[in-house]
Amino acid sequence: MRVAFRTCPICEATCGLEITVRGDRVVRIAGDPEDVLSRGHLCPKGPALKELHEDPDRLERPLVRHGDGWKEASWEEALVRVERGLGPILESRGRDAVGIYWGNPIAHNLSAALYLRYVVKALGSKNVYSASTVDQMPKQTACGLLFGSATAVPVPDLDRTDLLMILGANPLVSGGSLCTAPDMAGRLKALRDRGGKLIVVDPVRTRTAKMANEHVAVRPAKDPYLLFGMVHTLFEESLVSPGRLAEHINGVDTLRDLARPYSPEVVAPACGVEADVIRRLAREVANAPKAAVYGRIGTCTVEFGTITSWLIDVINILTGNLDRAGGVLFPEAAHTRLKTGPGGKGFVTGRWRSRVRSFPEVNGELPIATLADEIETPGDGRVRGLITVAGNPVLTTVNSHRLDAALASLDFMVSVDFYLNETTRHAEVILPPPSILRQSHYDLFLYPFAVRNTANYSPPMFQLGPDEPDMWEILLKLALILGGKGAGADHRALDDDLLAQTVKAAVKDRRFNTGERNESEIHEMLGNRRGPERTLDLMLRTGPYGDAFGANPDGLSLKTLEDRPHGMDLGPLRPSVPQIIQTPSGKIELAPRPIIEDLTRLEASFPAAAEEGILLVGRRNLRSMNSWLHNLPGPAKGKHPCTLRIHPRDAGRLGLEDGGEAKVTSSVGSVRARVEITDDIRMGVVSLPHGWGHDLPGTRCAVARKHPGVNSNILTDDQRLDPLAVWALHT
Ligand SMILES: Nc1nc2c(c(=O)[nH]1)N[C@H]1C(S)=C(S)[C@@H](COP(=O)(O)OP(=O)(O)OC[C@H]3O[C@@H](n4cnc5c(=O)[nH]c(N)nc54)[C@H](O)[C@@H]3O)O[C@H]1N2
Ligand SMILES: Nc1nc2c(c(=O)[nH]1)N[C@H]1C(S)=C(S)[C@@H](COP(=O)(O)OP(=O)(O)OC[C@H]3O[C@@H](n4cnc5c(=O)[nH]c(N)nc54)[C@H](O)[C@@H]3O)O[C@H]1N2
Ligand code: SF4
Ligand SMILES: [Mo]
Repeated sequence: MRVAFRTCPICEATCGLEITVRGDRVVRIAGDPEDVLSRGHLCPKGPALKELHEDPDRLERPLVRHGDGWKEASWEEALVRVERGLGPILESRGRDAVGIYWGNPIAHNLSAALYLRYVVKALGSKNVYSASTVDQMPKQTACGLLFGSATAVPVPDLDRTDLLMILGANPLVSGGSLCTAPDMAGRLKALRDRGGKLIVVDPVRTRTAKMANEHVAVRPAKDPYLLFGMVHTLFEESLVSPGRLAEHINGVDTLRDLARPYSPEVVAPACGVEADVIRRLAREVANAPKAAVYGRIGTCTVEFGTITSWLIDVINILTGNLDRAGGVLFPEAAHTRLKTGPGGKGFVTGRWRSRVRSFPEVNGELPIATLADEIETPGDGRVRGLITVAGNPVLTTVNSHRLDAALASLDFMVSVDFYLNETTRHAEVILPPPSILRQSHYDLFLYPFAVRNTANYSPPMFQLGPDEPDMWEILLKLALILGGKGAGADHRALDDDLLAQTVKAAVKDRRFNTGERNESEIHEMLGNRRGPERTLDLMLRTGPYGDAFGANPDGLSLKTLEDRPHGMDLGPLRPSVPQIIQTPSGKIELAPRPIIEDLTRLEASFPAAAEEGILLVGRRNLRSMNSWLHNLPGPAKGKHPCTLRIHPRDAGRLGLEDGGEAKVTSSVGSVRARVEITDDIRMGVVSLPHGWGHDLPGTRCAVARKHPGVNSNILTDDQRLDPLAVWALHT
């Protein structure tokens, strides 16, 4: 028996796990009480990693299509098949004819976080898609416009704030997002215990809302009116007080003008929140010694997602809560680059546009909502081949019935995934990464959002099987194929080349603290590590806490983390303005031009306040993660979470009974869902979780098939997008 310590790779909370192992079997998974960030906290999904590791449906060898079915293949055979499938499309139709989509689990996988970029680069296609455009892209766009960088995203300083206002997030269930803070319930209880206030703005009385001091049941998608009403009040009542930020911001006067029409009395009927409540909320945020306003999915996946996300930080800035302890701050993760501001290139979108609907690229991506257009519409650059990595867009993205049909029409598709699911069933080849416990782990994408600066590395718990490639090796193999080097080319040599390029660039880049070492010294000091470990070591050593290859002898390297299986606490979040600011002016741009232009759309949609029938919102469930973990017997137990929640008065009016069935129809589709009547939801709103609908033919997920649920994304409309962040609408 031995015990291994590992960070849970499922949600953004990054809990430490204590995993007891006998031989190659997992005996037990518990919370690691010594983990520096999670202190033993755990949710039901952590222990389910044992079932994931043992799931008989989890693929361990590549599958290639064989007639109407599948056959297991050697890695060599499978990769040759990929080359024969993608090569001719690229050759005859050009790079844009092959697209790529990656999903959320990429954000929880070290290999993918470091190596997927090489696949994208080798592909060289405009058709780059990910789950980001049905997730956080509006927030990143707003931050890009405000701070000049889409990765400068402030997080609420939960543990030190006096007032936390949460809009459109349910962290007690989701575990928190763009805010890595394991044990949300404990942290929010601590806020209340120290006399702080928790306000939750959500059309649904969620678990988080139930533990709040105040729940504001806003009308879905109308948060920008509520927030503008607050901004208006801040100006009207002279509550604008940015403090030390004052010298680092542009656009306060423009903002005052923009907010002028949105008095609380004007916006109240639009957002469904009374004017005096809006005024009081503004005063409370302004007057709290330290306050943090935080918004997530419910403020992103909406028609005005970018404007809403912008307004949230506008309030943090105007009240002097940005970049101060107890407000919202920018984390400084150990592997990130040194800050060189104020000033930089700024945030640019639209460097290319989608072929069919002319959407601008944002952050190097096009909106997943338009992939079906690109597959269906004839012409030069039409997508005929697709690579998917760790995602299930057939269940998770908008108008998914249409996408499902579009994927079926492709000439060739390859998926990197360990399940034969609703999406990968369209592939010709499925390349399974090793079991998560056979991979190493470090949360490259999540520590930049952690409420304390934290670093934790987990080595693989089990060895790879003979001839079993690691996730990074699979990705490099794909990069070689896409780059025309062939399935048999040496990916380890490519890894060495890529590292050499990175080192070469690093010694010339002042964002890397290389301690004046030259390239060959650095190579020597990186020793005989390979793959993601070698790159991670380089990033840690040249980062803000790094050993700078000896210049800072007490500093961090991967070795430091290897010696600390419970992770390293690097302290509370610290102020970083102005160094973090990357706008060309070197100032925070409170009133960026693209936002001002888009406000005419908000204005135009204003009288539509009383327009709608019933609005659909999403929700999450503690035992599930988007479309997956549904094939594990443990999480599958109990009452099925895929129900349509509806207010008793709406149910009565529509003749619906609890436990009965409702037909839900939207502009694009229709589903039949089990009804759950509850007064926890606002009248005129229904909620249905996403990620379900496991009854499609041709999958190999026996447990999920037994409790399929319905796919809420059959209802979401791919024609209604936030034009700034090209985010697709879910509510
Ligand atoms: N209606 C509605 N739709 C939504 C949302 C909503 O709130 N409402 N939320 C959206 C959000 S925020 C997101 S992030 C998306 C998620 O959308 P996706 O990312 O497309 O879906 P997931 O279910 O997260 O992806 C799971 C797939 O990844 C595979 N996988 C898991 N781990 C690994 C790994 O380590 N390596 C590899 N190669 N594969 C792995 C699993 O086997 C599974 O097939 O859904 C979006 N869809
Ligand atoms: N257990 C579990 N945890 C997860 C996931 C999961 O699927 N299951 N998914 C992970 C992923 S990929 C992500 S991105 C995060 C998301 O994390 P969260 O953002 O916390 O996601 P949700 O729990 O869906 O909470 C969104 C809330 O927004 C509300 N809402 C909907 N529309 C509006 C609106 O217009 N205005 C306002 N103010 N509120 C609105 C909904 O009622 C809901 O309560 O969770 C992550 N964690
Ligand atoms: S909250 Fe659950 S799923 Fe998220 S990291 Fe912790 S144990 Fe894993
Ligand atoms: Mo997400």
